[in-house]
Amino acid sequence: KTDQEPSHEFIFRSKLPDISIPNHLPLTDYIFQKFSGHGGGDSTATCLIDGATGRIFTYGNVQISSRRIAAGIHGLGIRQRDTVMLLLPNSPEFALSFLAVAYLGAVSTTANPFYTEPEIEKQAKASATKMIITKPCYVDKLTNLKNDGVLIVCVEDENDAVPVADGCVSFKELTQSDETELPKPEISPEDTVAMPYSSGTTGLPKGVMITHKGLVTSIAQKVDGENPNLNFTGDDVILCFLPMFHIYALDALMLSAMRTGAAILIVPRFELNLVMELIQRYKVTVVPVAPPVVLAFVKSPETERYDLSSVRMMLSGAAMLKKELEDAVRLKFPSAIFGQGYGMTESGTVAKSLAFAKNPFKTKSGACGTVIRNAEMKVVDTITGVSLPYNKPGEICIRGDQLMKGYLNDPEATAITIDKDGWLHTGDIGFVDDDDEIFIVDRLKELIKFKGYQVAPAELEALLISHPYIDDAAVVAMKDEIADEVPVAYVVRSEGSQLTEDDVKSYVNKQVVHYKRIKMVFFTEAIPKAVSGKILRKELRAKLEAEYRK
Ligand code: 4UU
Repeated sequence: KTDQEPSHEFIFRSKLPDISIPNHLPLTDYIFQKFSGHGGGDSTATCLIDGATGRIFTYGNVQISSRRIAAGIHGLGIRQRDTVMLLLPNSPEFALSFLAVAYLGAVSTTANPFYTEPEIEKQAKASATKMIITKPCYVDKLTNLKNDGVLIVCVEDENDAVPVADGCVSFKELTQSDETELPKPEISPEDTVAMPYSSGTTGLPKGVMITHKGLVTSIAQKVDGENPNLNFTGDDVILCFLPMFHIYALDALMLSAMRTGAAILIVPRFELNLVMELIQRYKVTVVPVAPPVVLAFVKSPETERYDLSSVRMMLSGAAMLKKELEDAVRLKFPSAIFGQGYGMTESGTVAKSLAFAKNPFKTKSGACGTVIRNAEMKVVDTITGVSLPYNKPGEICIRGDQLMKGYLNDPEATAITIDKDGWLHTGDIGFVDDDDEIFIVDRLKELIKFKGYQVAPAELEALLISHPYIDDAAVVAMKDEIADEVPVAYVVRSEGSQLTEDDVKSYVNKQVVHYKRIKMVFFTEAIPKAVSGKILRKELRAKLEAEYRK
């Protein structure tokens, strides 16, 4: 849109018209907009169902509880723009804590509760976390942080089987705080509200600064308008086993569902039979999934034992879904609409299947959606940077108000990802077909995805070269039937070292969460590098494929 831009740029848009998006509002005002003025929101409608215990929170409960928690954490000293880490499994408390932090104008940095102690410490320090909200079973990993003055809030177990550890604040007490003590911060649309960590296209995990404006825009692009691209309604029961600390569940599921008044059935982890049981019991209508879950449904002989006919929508995202698998799952859920969403922590949702629209479009198996409305997308040649027309694969770039503000304290990485014209470069290779459907065909960036979870090669490489007998190392993805990709390492041993594959694996693997564990080690003489020092990953991947072709 700028004057310098060549006029022949090929820009792709949604088939849905742009809408007006109230992205001047703070996130919580926007999410609960229907409860203000003449919004017509029913505060007795179910918002959250705890799948583990059956507890129910109405929309009224959720608003009042999260405001009380906000007042409580403010009383403990958390101020606007401070960072609070949510180190929680999927639970109503995750949702309440996230909203509480948002009400205060503070920032939630979300982390996987299964992270190891060093992984948690790295993120907590980098994000200047002042408080961690967690469960008693994870407190052991927080001793150093606690000693450094980080406040620890503990969500007690439902039956109080595990008491709140010494020196920790009880979450239950926070929920009894006085709501009238909640300050009214002036929140700017440009303020950060969520800060998940992502390695993006290169390097180590970085804090992704997602603003109120960004999240409001991303949610509105999906669920607002006369013909919403993603037609969630107040009658829906939406299943949530995808991790809430990750952008997919946070943005496209939890917050989008709240905006529409749907009920969210929260499940701590994916376990197929339990999930099918819950679908039957609660007459679940929407099931957001990732490809490994699709595989589990397709492979299970037990799907027949449950009544899954309430499911009207199943959405897959976070990793490539093979067309054959998509076709197979469509057969298992003949009465449900199946489609994909495609997104990235840094960009929110990039594309969503228009099969999910209120007035749906016909879509094809294997497509990951059509670009979201109120946004622009282009596909650029990876060498020349020139934008490409229909049916030509290149790097997908996206522009719009939904994008992150940038990486925390890392203007260089930000500039690599979002160019001066505002285009975010996804590092994904794809094309747009004649019906405006997007197909992803490859990944240009380093990122490895194990069942949709991020594994940053640079993080594992840093651990590897910290070993006294390792001179150099590189980590690349190996294709895997179940996980899609697994990390494997090329390692240069120091001279005379007898280091074995098991030595290397056990050294790294005890320091990282399970999906980052190195599956194979190949000893080599040298790591191929460009003159700039950059690892030539393409070369290593080719070598791996040549040596490991089935
Ligand atoms: C092929 O995975 C995500 C976000 C997923 C998401 C978000 C909002 C899905 C639906 C939605 O509405 O984020 P990250 O940051 O963990 O990983 C991003 C990368 C992408 O760049 C791409 O390589 O994950 C891969 N990816 C996909 N690949 C995400 N979705 C898809 C997809 N097909 N459908």
